[in-house]
Amino acid sequence: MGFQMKDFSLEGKIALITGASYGIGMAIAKAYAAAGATICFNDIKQELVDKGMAAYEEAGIQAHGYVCDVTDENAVQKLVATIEKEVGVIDILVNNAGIIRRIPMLEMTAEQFRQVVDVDLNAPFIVAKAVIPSMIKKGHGKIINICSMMSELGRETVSAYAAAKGGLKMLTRNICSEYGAYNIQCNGIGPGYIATPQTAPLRELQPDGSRHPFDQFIIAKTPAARWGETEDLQGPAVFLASDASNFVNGHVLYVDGGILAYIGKQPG
Ligand code: NAP
Ligand code: GCO
Repeated sequence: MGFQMKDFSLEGKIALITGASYGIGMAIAKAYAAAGATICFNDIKQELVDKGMAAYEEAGIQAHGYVCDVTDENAVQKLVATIEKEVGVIDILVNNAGIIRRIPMLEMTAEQFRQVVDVDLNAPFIVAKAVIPSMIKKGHGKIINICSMMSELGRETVSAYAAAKGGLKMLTRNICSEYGAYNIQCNGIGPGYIATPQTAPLRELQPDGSRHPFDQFIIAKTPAARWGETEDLQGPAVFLASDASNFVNGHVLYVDGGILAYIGKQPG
Protein backbone atom coordinates (compact mmCIF):
# COMPACT_ATOMS: atom_id res chain seq x y z
CA MET A 1 0.00 0.00 0.00
CA GLY A 2 1.43 3.39 -0.95
CA PHE A 3 1.48 6.56 1.06
CA GLN A 4 -1.74 7.88 2.58
CA MET A 5 -2.27 11.04 4.63
CA LYS A 6 -3.52 8.86 7.49
CA ASP A 7 0.07 7.64 7.92
CA PHE A 8 0.61 10.94 9.76
CA SER A 9 -2.42 10.38 12.03
CA LEU A 10 -1.97 9.53 15.72
CA GLU A 11 -5.62 8.49 16.10
CA GLY A 12 -6.03 5.92 18.89
CA LYS A 13 -2.45 6.36 20.18
CA ILE A 14 -1.50 7.11 23.78
CA ALA A 15 1.40 9.50 24.30
CA LEU A 16 3.41 10.30 27.43
CA ILE A 17 5.32 13.58 27.22
CA THR A 18 7.51 14.25 30.24
CA GLY A 19 7.75 17.73 31.76
CA ALA A 20 4.96 18.98 29.48
CA SER A 21 3.18 21.59 31.60
CA TYR A 22 4.55 24.39 29.40
CA GLY A 23 7.13 25.10 26.70
CA ILE A 24 8.33 22.62 24.12
CA GLY A 25 6.66 19.61 25.79
CA MET A 26 3.27 21.30 25.80
CA ALA A 27 3.56 22.38 22.16
CA ILE A 28 4.37 18.79 21.17
CA ALA A 29 1.50 17.46 23.28
CA LYS A 30 -0.94 19.91 21.65
CA ALA A 31 0.18 18.77 18.19
CA TYR A 32 -0.24 15.12 19.18
CA ALA A 33 -3.75 15.86 20.46
CA ALA A 34 -4.58 17.61 17.16
CA ALA A 35 -3.30 14.49 15.35
CA GLY A 36 -5.67 12.32 17.41
CA ALA A 37 -3.58 11.04 20.35
CA THR A 38 -4.58 10.85 24.01
CA ILE A 39 -2.18 12.97 26.06
CA CYS A 40 -0.51 11.98 29.32
CA PHE A 41 2.12 14.21 30.88
CA ASN A 42 3.97 14.55 34.14
CA ASP A 43 5.84 17.30 35.90
CA ILE A 44 7.90 17.54 39.02
CA LYS A 45 5.54 19.78 41.05
CA GLN A 46 1.78 19.75 41.64
CA GLU A 47 1.55 23.50 40.81
CA LEU A 48 3.09 22.82 37.38
CA VAL A 49 0.74 19.92 36.69
CA ASP A 50 -2.26 22.10 37.73
CA LYS A 51 -1.05 24.92 35.49
CA GLY A 52 -0.56 22.47 32.62
CA MET A 53 -3.99 20.87 33.12
CA ALA A 54 -5.65 24.30 33.01
CA ALA A 55 -3.81 25.20 29.78
CA TYR A 56 -4.75 21.90 28.11
CA GLU A 57 -8.37 22.33 29.19
CA GLU A 58 -8.41 25.82 27.74
CA ALA A 59 -7.13 24.36 24.46
CA GLY A 60 -9.97 21.79 24.52
CA ILE A 61 -7.63 18.89 25.32
CA GLN A 62 -8.52 16.31 27.96
CA ALA A 63 -5.02 15.55 29.21
CA HIS A 64 -4.01 13.20 32.01
CA GLY A 65 -1.53 14.97 34.30
CA TYR A 66 0.65 13.34 36.97
CA VAL A 67 3.26 14.49 39.45
CA CYS A 68 6.43 12.47 38.98
CA ASP A 69 10.16 13.16 39.24
CA VAL A 70 11.67 11.48 36.18
CA THR A 71 14.95 10.84 37.98
CA ASP A 72 13.22 8.58 40.54
CA GLU A 73 13.06 5.09 39.01
CA ASN A 74 10.44 3.74 41.46
CA ALA A 75 8.20 6.75 40.90
CA VAL A 76 8.55 6.39 37.10
CA GLN A 77 7.68 2.67 37.23
CA LYS A 78 4.58 3.58 39.27
CA LEU A 79 3.67 6.38 36.85
CA VAL A 80 3.81 4.04 33.85
CA ALA A 81 1.79 1.36 35.68
CA THR A 82 -0.84 3.97 36.63
CA ILE A 83 -1.10 5.25 33.04
CA GLU A 84 -1.43 1.68 31.73
CA LYS A 85 -4.27 1.07 34.22
CA GLU A 86 -6.07 4.41 33.84
CA VAL A 87 -5.46 5.21 30.17
CA GLY A 88 -3.79 2.28 28.38
CA VAL A 89 -0.39 1.15 27.07
CA ILE A 90 1.87 4.01 26.01
CA ASP A 91 2.51 4.00 22.24
CA ILE A 92 4.61 7.18 22.16
CA LEU A 93 7.11 8.46 24.74
CA VAL A 94 8.66 11.91 24.46
CA ASN A 95 11.54 12.43 26.87
CA ASN A 96 11.21 16.21 27.14
CA ALA A 97 11.82 17.08 30.82
CA GLY A 98 15.18 18.77 31.16
CA ILE A 99 17.25 21.28 33.09
CA ILE A 100 20.22 23.48 32.29
CA ARG A 101 22.78 25.16 34.53
CA ARG A 102 24.92 27.84 32.95
CA ILE A 103 28.08 27.82 35.10
CA PRO A 104 31.69 27.96 33.89
CA MET A 105 33.13 24.46 34.24
CA LEU A 106 35.81 25.43 36.76
CA GLU A 107 33.15 26.94 39.03
CA MET A 108 30.74 24.03 38.72
CA THR A 109 30.62 21.47 41.52
CA ALA A 110 30.54 17.78 40.73
CA GLU A 111 27.14 17.67 42.42
CA GLN A 112 25.74 20.35 40.07
CA PHE A 113 27.14 18.45 37.08
CA ARG A 114 25.53 15.22 38.32
CA GLN A 115 22.11 16.89 38.77
CA VAL A 116 22.03 17.97 35.13
CA VAL A 117 23.16 14.57 33.87
CA ASP A 118 20.59 12.94 36.16
CA VAL A 119 17.63 14.82 34.64
CA ASP A 120 18.84 15.14 31.04
CA LEU A 121 20.39 11.70 30.52
CA ASN A 122 19.68 9.23 33.32
CA ALA A 123 15.97 10.08 33.38
CA PRO A 124 15.35 9.39 29.65
CA PHE A 125 17.00 5.98 30.26
CA ILE A 126 14.73 5.38 33.29
CA VAL A 127 11.51 6.37 31.48
CA ALA A 128 12.39 4.49 28.27
CA LYS A 129 13.22 1.40 30.35
CA ALA A 130 9.79 1.64 31.99
CA VAL A 131 7.80 1.83 28.74
CA ILE A 132 9.73 -0.54 26.45
CA PRO A 133 8.44 -3.88 27.90
CA SER A 134 4.80 -3.03 27.11
CA MET A 135 5.78 -1.63 23.71
CA ILE A 136 7.44 -4.97 22.93
CA LYS A 137 4.28 -6.84 23.97
CA LYS A 138 2.12 -4.47 21.90
CA GLY A 139 4.36 -4.90 18.86
CA HIS A 140 5.29 -1.27 18.30
CA GLY A 141 6.51 1.89 20.00
CA LYS A 142 7.94 5.34 19.35
CA ILE A 143 10.47 7.00 21.65
CA ILE A 144 11.50 10.58 20.95
CA ASN A 145 14.32 12.10 22.96
CA ILE A 146 14.57 15.89 23.07
CA CYS A 147 18.23 16.50 22.35
CA SER A 148 19.83 19.89 21.64
CA MET A 149 22.31 21.87 19.56
CA MET A 150 24.55 20.81 22.43
CA SER A 151 24.26 17.18 21.26
CA GLU A 152 26.72 18.40 18.58
CA LEU A 153 28.27 21.66 19.76
CA GLY A 154 29.88 23.02 22.88
CA ARG A 155 29.90 26.48 24.34
CA GLU A 156 31.06 28.28 27.47
CA THR A 157 29.15 27.43 30.71
CA VAL A 158 27.11 24.43 29.56
CA SER A 159 29.53 21.50 30.06
CA ALA A 160 27.06 19.31 31.98
CA TYR A 161 24.17 20.04 29.61
CA ALA A 162 26.34 19.33 26.53
CA ALA A 163 27.68 16.11 28.06
CA ALA A 164 24.14 14.97 28.90
CA LYS A 165 22.58 15.94 25.54
CA GLY A 166 25.50 14.38 23.63
CA GLY A 167 24.94 11.24 25.70
CA LEU A 168 21.22 11.39 24.93
CA LYS A 169 22.01 11.30 21.21
CA MET A 170 23.97 8.06 21.79
CA LEU A 171 21.27 6.62 24.07
CA THR A 172 18.87 7.27 21.16
CA ARG A 173 21.08 5.29 18.79
CA ASN A 174 21.49 2.53 21.34
CA ILE A 175 17.76 2.11 21.99
CA CYS A 176 17.32 1.94 18.21
CA SER A 177 20.05 -0.71 17.99
CA GLU A 178 18.74 -2.78 20.87
CA TYR A 179 14.97 -2.63 20.22
CA GLY A 180 14.59 -1.83 16.51
CA ALA A 181 13.87 -5.51 15.88
CA TYR A 182 10.75 -5.16 18.09
CA ASN A 183 9.33 -2.46 15.82
CA ILE A 184 10.36 0.27 18.24
CA GLN A 185 11.70 3.46 16.69
CA CYS A 186 13.79 5.73 18.89
CA ASN A 187 14.72 9.08 17.39
CA GLY A 188 15.78 12.46 18.70
CA ILE A 189 14.71 16.02 18.00
CA GLY A 190 17.46 18.60 18.33
CA PRO A 191 15.74 21.97 18.77
CA GLY A 192 17.75 25.03 17.89
CA TYR A 193 17.43 28.12 20.06
CA ILE A 194 13.75 28.22 20.99
CA ALA A 195 12.02 31.07 22.83
CA THR A 196 10.92 29.43 26.11
CA PRO A 197 11.44 30.29 29.81
CA GLN A 198 14.60 28.11 29.68
CA THR A 199 16.24 30.57 27.27
CA ALA A 200 14.62 33.75 28.63
CA PRO A 201 17.83 34.85 30.42
CA LEU A 202 19.59 34.80 27.04
CA ARG A 203 17.01 37.11 25.51
CA GLU A 204 16.59 39.67 28.33
CA LEU A 205 16.63 43.28 27.20
CA GLN A 206 19.65 45.27 28.38
CA PRO A 207 19.23 48.22 30.82
CA ASP A 208 19.56 50.61 27.83
CA GLY A 209 16.75 48.78 25.99
CA SER A 210 19.05 47.09 23.48
CA ARG A 211 18.92 43.37 22.72
CA HIS A 212 20.96 40.94 24.81
CA PRO A 213 24.32 40.23 23.08
CA PHE A 214 23.53 36.50 23.11
CA ASP A 215 20.19 37.21 21.44
CA GLN A 216 22.01 39.13 18.67
CA PHE A 217 24.57 36.33 18.41
CA ILE A 218 21.84 33.69 17.89
CA ILE A 219 20.07 35.76 15.23
CA ALA A 220 23.38 36.14 13.38
CA LYS A 221 24.16 32.40 13.77
CA THR A 222 20.77 31.23 12.46
CA PRO A 223 20.18 31.29 8.69
CA ALA A 224 16.45 31.72 9.43
CA ALA A 225 17.51 34.90 11.32
CA ARG A 226 15.15 34.34 14.23
CA TRP A 227 14.67 32.33 17.41
CA GLY A 228 12.56 29.22 17.03
CA GLU A 229 9.04 29.07 18.42
CA THR A 230 7.77 25.97 20.23
CA GLU A 231 5.33 25.52 17.31
CA ASP A 232 8.30 24.94 14.98
CA LEU A 233 8.79 21.56 16.68
CA GLN A 234 5.22 20.34 16.22
CA GLY A 235 5.36 18.96 12.66
CA PRO A 236 8.68 17.15 13.16
CA ALA A 237 7.41 15.66 16.45
CA VAL A 238 4.21 14.37 14.83
CA PHE A 239 6.22 12.88 11.95
CA LEU A 240 8.52 10.98 14.32
CA ALA A 241 5.54 9.66 16.33
CA SER A 242 3.56 8.56 13.30
CA ASP A 243 3.62 5.57 10.94
CA ALA A 244 5.07 7.90 8.29
CA SER A 245 8.46 7.47 10.02
CA ASN A 246 8.37 3.71 10.63
CA PHE A 247 11.75 3.13 8.92
CA VAL A 248 13.41 6.18 10.51
CA ASN A 249 15.36 4.95 13.51
CA GLY A 250 18.30 6.19 15.56
CA HIS A 251 18.19 9.59 13.85
CA VAL A 252 18.38 13.04 15.41
CA LEU A 253 16.24 15.53 13.49
CA TYR A 254 17.67 18.99 14.07
CA VAL A 255 15.01 21.68 13.95
CA ASP A 256 17.30 24.66 14.19
CA GLY A 257 16.58 27.13 11.38
CA GLY A 258 19.84 25.95 9.82
CA ILE A 259 22.37 26.67 12.62
CA LEU A 260 24.26 23.41 12.21
CA ALA A 261 24.60 23.91 8.46
CA TYR A 262 26.10 27.37 8.72
CA ILE A 263 29.72 28.42 9.25
CA GLY A 264 28.62 31.87 10.44
CA LYS A 265 28.58 35.37 8.93
CA GLN A 266 31.71 36.30 7.03
CA PRO A 267 33.51 39.33 8.42
CA GLY A 268 33.08 42.75 6.85
P1 NAP B 1 12.33 23.49 30.42
O1 NAP B 1 12.42 24.71 31.21
O2 NAP B 1 13.60 22.80 30.07
O3 NAP B 1 11.33 22.54 31.19
C1 NAP B 1 10.89 21.29 30.91
C2 NAP B 1 9.97 20.81 32.05
O4 NAP B 1 10.60 19.72 32.70
C3 NAP B 1 9.66 21.85 33.16
O5 NAP B 1 8.29 21.84 33.46
C4 NAP B 1 10.49 21.34 34.30
O6 NAP B 1 10.05 21.73 35.59
C5 NAP B 1 10.38 19.84 34.08
N1 NAP B 1 11.33 19.08 34.89
C6 NAP B 1 12.58 19.44 35.28
N2 NAP B 1 13.13 18.47 36.03
C7 NAP B 1 12.21 17.49 36.12
C8 NAP B 1 12.18 16.23 36.78
N3 NAP B 1 13.20 15.78 37.50
N4 NAP B 1 11.06 15.48 36.69
C9 NAP B 1 9.99 15.92 35.97
N5 NAP B 1 9.95 17.08 35.33
C10 NAP B 1 11.05 17.87 35.40
O7 NAP B 1 11.51 23.78 29.09
P2 NAP B 1 11.80 23.84 27.56
O8 NAP B 1 12.68 24.99 27.22
O9 NAP B 1 10.46 23.72 26.92
O10 NAP B 1 12.66 22.53 27.25
C11 NAP B 1 12.12 21.25 27.05
C12 NAP B 1 13.22 20.32 26.61
O11 NAP B 1 13.79 20.81 25.41
C13 NAP B 1 14.39 20.19 27.59
O12 NAP B 1 14.86 18.86 27.55
C14 NAP B 1 15.43 21.13 27.02
O13 NAP B 1 16.73 20.78 27.38
C15 NAP B 1 15.19 20.92 25.55
N6 NAP B 1 15.66 22.00 24.69
C16 NAP B 1 15.25 23.29 24.87
C17 NAP B 1 15.68 24.26 23.97
C18 NAP B 1 15.28 25.70 24.09
O14 NAP B 1 15.84 26.51 23.35
N7 NAP B 1 14.33 26.07 24.92
C19 NAP B 1 16.52 23.92 22.93
C20 NAP B 1 16.95 22.59 22.82
C21 NAP B 1 16.50 21.64 23.69
P3 NAP B 1 10.66 23.08 36.25
O15 NAP B 1 9.94 24.22 35.57
O16 NAP B 1 10.34 22.97 37.70
O17 NAP B 1 12.13 23.07 35.98
C1 GCO C 1 22.31 27.62 26.04
C2 GCO C 1 20.92 27.19 25.69
C3 GCO C 1 20.89 25.92 24.88
C4 GCO C 1 19.54 25.71 24.28
C5 GCO C 1 19.33 24.53 23.45
C6 GCO C 1 20.01 24.62 22.13
O1 GCO C 1 22.52 28.12 27.13
O2 GCO C 1 23.18 27.49 25.17
O3 GCO C 1 20.06 27.15 26.74
O4 GCO C 1 21.63 24.92 25.31
O5 GCO C 1 18.52 25.80 25.20
O6 GCO C 1 19.47 23.32 24.10
O7 GCO C 1 19.62 23.58 21.34
